[in-house]
Amino acid sequence: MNVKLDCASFFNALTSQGVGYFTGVPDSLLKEFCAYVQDHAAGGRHIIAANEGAAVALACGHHLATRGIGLVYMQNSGLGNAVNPLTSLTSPLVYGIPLLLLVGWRGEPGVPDEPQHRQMGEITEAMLSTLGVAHSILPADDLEAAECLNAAVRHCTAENRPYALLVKAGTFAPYESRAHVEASFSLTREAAVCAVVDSLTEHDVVVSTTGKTSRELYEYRVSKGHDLSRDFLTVGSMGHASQIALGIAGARPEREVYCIDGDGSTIMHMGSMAIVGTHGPRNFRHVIINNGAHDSVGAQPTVGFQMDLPAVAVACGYRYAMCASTIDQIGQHMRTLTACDGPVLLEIKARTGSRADLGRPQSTPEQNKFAFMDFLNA
Ligand SMILES: Cc1ncc(C[n+]2csc(CCOP(=O)(O)OP(=O)(O)O)c2C)c(N)n1
Repeated sequence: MNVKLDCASFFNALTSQGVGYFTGVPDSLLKEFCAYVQDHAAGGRHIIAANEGAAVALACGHHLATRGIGLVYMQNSGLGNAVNPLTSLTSPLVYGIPLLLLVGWRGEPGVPDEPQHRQMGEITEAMLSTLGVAHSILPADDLEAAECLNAAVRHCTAENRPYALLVKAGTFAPYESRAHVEASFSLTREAAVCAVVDSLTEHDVVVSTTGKTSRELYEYRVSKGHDLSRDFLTVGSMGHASQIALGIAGARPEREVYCIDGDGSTIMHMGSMAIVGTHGPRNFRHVIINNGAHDSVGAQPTVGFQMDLPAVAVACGYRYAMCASTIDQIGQHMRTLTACDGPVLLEIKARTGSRADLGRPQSTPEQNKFAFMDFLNA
């Protein structure tokens, strides 16, 4: 694709058509536009939501208060989180709320992508149709995009229902953000992952979260010549790693189970912490690497640095929770963590960024699953 959509002209087209409220969960295909919104949306007019369903609800609240149309941006995997409010809140069969969805189309048929995007990529258009959400593909040409937007806004307003603009890979022109997450911590996520792994035994089980955490874990295992089958790399299903780990820990009391999570992932389904706190067995150990950002898709800020995760964990019923921001502290706290009964939490404060040459797992998710199950049963 040669023509690229200028973020400023699309943003201006939105605001001039009355779409002045922005919310969503970032996506790598939308990262240029997300960065532009982060820099240019008026105060209080942009919220990076906990999850995509919450973003739909935020735009709904904005409409109730102002009659205005909000824009909800998301990766198409986030449609999974948004189905409930799209069918039971914004649907014309219920309240009939107009809003615009801007959906990054990962796994578009014919475009090579990761396994976790294939099914959703194939069904995205059909799924929107099933949800009664009319949609079109956002053109990369500025004028065509403005016309497409105009038709979308007219549709939303006339029909009192959502409309989706699908965004193909490479649609937006590069945009360099002015706002970077402040690097208050020097530790990288990769160094944190390595330090956690160094504190584990060869019998311990790891469930790692979506994004670069799992890729860094995989590469470290390969570099150390470790058995790769002790890790379950959760390539999709953002925010659910802790519950996968909880399911394993409950069924395998003889194994120490570690969940290596991210702040964005934890916040996406934070209610799961209350379930861990209440039902988490003694062999459940939660490590959250908090870099204050959705680093894997462009480092858009989360509220990770504005909250006290260990306090949340203790309030949810975890037996013990602590925080580290250096390799030495990780080593010390991991010794404590392994010595006491779970559920326990270690938050690791880190900075954003990753190696430019970071690879991806060479095995398929299915191969990972079988090897992991064999390891658990060995
Ligand atoms: C439901 C859903 N929404 C959005 C995404 C896109 N996505 C993949 S990784 C990621 C960021 C994860 O952030 P965090 O857990 O803080 O880990 P970090 O990347 O910062 O290490 C996002 C938003 C996704 N995979 N699934």
